[in-house]
Formats: sequence, C-alpha cells, structure tokens
Amino acid sequence: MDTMFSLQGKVALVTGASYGIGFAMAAGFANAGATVVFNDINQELVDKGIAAYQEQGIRAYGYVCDVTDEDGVNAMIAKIEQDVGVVDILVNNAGIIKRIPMIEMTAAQFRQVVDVDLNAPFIVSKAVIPSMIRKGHGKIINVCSMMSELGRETVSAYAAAKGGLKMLTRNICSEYGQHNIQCNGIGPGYIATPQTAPLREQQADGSMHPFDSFIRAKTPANRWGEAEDLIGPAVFLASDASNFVNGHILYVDGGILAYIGRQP
Ligand code: NAP
Ligand code: GCO
Repeated sequence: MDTMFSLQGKVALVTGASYGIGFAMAAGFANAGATVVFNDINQELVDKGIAAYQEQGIRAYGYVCDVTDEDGVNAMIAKIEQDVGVVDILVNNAGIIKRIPMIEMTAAQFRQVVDVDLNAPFIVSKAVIPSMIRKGHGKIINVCSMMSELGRETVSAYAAAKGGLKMLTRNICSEYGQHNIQCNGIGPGYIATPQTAPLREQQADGSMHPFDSFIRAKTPANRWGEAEDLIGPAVFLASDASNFVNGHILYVDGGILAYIGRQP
C-alpha cells in the first residue's frame, strides 16, 4: 500500500509554488519522496519559496519563469532535465483572478487571465509531454476551480479559463493516454490563500467580509478549505494509485458542488 502512493525517484514540477496551494502540494510530494521543482516570476519570489521549503526540511529547485512565455518555459524545462531529470509529474498550478464585472472588463484584462490560467497550462504541458512519452509515463494535474462548473458575478475571465482548463484536461487524457500519461484536474473549493484574502478580510466594524458567511453557508463542511486539504488528492493523482484514473476532475470542495446551500 505504501509503495502505491510513493513518489520516490520522481521529479515533480509545480508551477507558481512559492506559497499557497502550489506550495502545499509540492511539500506533500516531497514528503512522499519526490524531488520538487517550482517556478515563480522573479528571483526574489523564488528565493522566498526555496527558504520556505527549507524551513520544512525540503530541498526544492526553484527557477525564474513566467508560465505564459513559451520560449522561457521551454528553456526552463530543458534546464530542469539537465539539473534534476525528466519531469514525471507536472502540476499546472500558477493562476490569477481579476474580479471585475464583465461589462467593465477590458479585452486586455480578459486575455491576461486566460493567458495565465489556460494558455500557460497548454504551454507547460506541451513542453513536458514529449519527454514523458519517451520515458513511458507521466502525470499532469491541472488546478481547476469551482468556476470550472459554476459562474458568479465578476469572474467571467476566470470562469471561462477554468472551464477551458477542464476540457484541456480531458483532451490531454484523450490524446496522450495511450502513452501512459494520466492528465487529471483538481478543483479546489474556496481555500484560504492570498488569492481569496480579499474575500475574507475583516471589515472596519470588526465583522468578517460578507463573502465569508456566504461561502460557509454554501459549504456542507462549513469552513474555508486549507491549502493542506489538497495534499492527499494531489499525491493520489501523482502516484501509481491513480494509474487508471484519467481525464477526471477531482473536486476538493467540502461538498459545495453537491449542495444547494443552507436554507435561510
Ligand atoms: P495564489 O496564492 O495567488 O498563488 C498563485 C501562484 O501563481 C503565485 O505563486 C503566483 O506568483 C503564481 N503565478 C501567477 N502568475 C504567474 C505566472 N505568469 N508565472 C508564474 N507564476 C505565476 O493562489 P492560490 O490560491 O494558491 O491558487 C493556486 C491555484 O489554485 C490557481 O490556479 C488558482 O486559480 C487555483 N484555485 C484557487 C482557489 C482558492 O480558493 N484559493 C480555489 C480554486 C482554484 P506571484 O507570487 O508572482 O504572484
Ligand atoms: C472567487 C474566488 C474563486 C476561488 C476558486 C473557487 O472570487 O469566486 O476567488 O474563484 O478562488 O477558484 O474554486
């Protein structure tokens, strides 16, 4: 049973993993035996990430790379192969959100979100798949969202990108499953990270932002998720335990998608 979930000898690249959900998943991979590699957009953030991993006793390899820059991504993957080896596990985690009503959003803002949240997973996956094919196996995990299934006010670009990412996941599975590559998604519910900090901040009168009670009422678990809630599902999808699971989106949402919401 232990070996089924072991990541011993594997190289795992988690994009945008200096902190937040990516950091938690990467640390989980390291504890399961993997060598962890991550990137961020500048050296300062990479150094902070390396220090944060070190604090947990993990030696992580950090690279400066913007995941939307195809040449930069290709150069990073070549460097990773040289420094640590072929990427066995890729997590497309880097993501951004812009909360702007659709009719106020510029096309440039919309494109920027789609670029990071959808085009970049295409770019990074495309860069690692050839070596995975040569090696005879590979795991790709795309970090999707509640917004891969649901809409809400102000997040049109994010929802469009994360819905697209769900379908990119199914297509990578369809196209490369024959090469023993499994591509699945993880759809986190509402998780307490810097990305959702504006929805959880304390108001001037000491009360919580109204979004806090809204989300609790929508979540049977009645709490925000923690980044650590994603570790078990991520290790499962990265390990041999999931070798016949492909094209699946595993929602880790405390039950949000099963629930109509608490009655008033
Ligand atoms: P976060 O705290 O904002 O972290 C996102 C990470 O992505 C940061 O390290 C950020 O780097 C990096 N990043 C952004 N753009 C990048 C780029 N162009 N190139 C490289 N790295 C880039 O977000 P999080 O909450 O941990 O979210 C991680 C993933 O989970 C995202 O895809 C998000 O959409 C998804 N998600 C989050 C939640 C949630 O409730 N928090 C729920 C569902 C899905 P910087 O340090 O440079 O900003
Ligand atoms: C928002 C949130 C979300 C979450 C997450 C849900 O404004 O609604 O930021 O979109 O972060 O992706 O799964």
